[in-house]
Amino acid sequence: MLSVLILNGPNLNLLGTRQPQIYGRTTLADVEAMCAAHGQANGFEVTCAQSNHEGALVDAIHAAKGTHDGIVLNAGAYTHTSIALHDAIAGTELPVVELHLSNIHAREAFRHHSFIAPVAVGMICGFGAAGYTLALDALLGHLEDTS
Ligand code: CA2
Repeated sequence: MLSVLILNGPNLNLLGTRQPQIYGRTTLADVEAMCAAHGQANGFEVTCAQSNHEGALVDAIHAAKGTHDGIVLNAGAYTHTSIALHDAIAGTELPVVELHLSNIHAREAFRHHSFIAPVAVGMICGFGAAGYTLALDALLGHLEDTS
């Protein structure tokens, strides 16, 4: 059975509690339950993790190699700053789908650049919490195409 890691970065533990006009009212627990249900319905395994710490996210990406077949990654603000996450993804060679709740290209200029994008299979942004299941489907499609 294929196995996917859903990895969320800094401040995403606050989801659903503040700034609902940008990030919606769905909590991180709701997102994780939705992803688990999507995996069950479609015959793949889902594991979820979240950290506010860059190094812990790097460790999670390393640990995913050999444990999971791919990653859906919302790196939060580290998307725009982290060469370490870029290098971790490049180093593991695991397929990563980059995910953002908001449309980062319709927001402040500092959110337009992503260090993840060049090492991701693709990016989904702007569809709120629904983006997580879109990203899972995209990753599963990619894994089927490349297996
Ligand atoms: O749109 C996204 O998913 C982001 O990755 C979210 C990050 C932001 O820095 C990126 O530019 C785009 C911020 C996550 C903060 O999440 C919060 C959720 C609720 C309340 C406060 C923060």
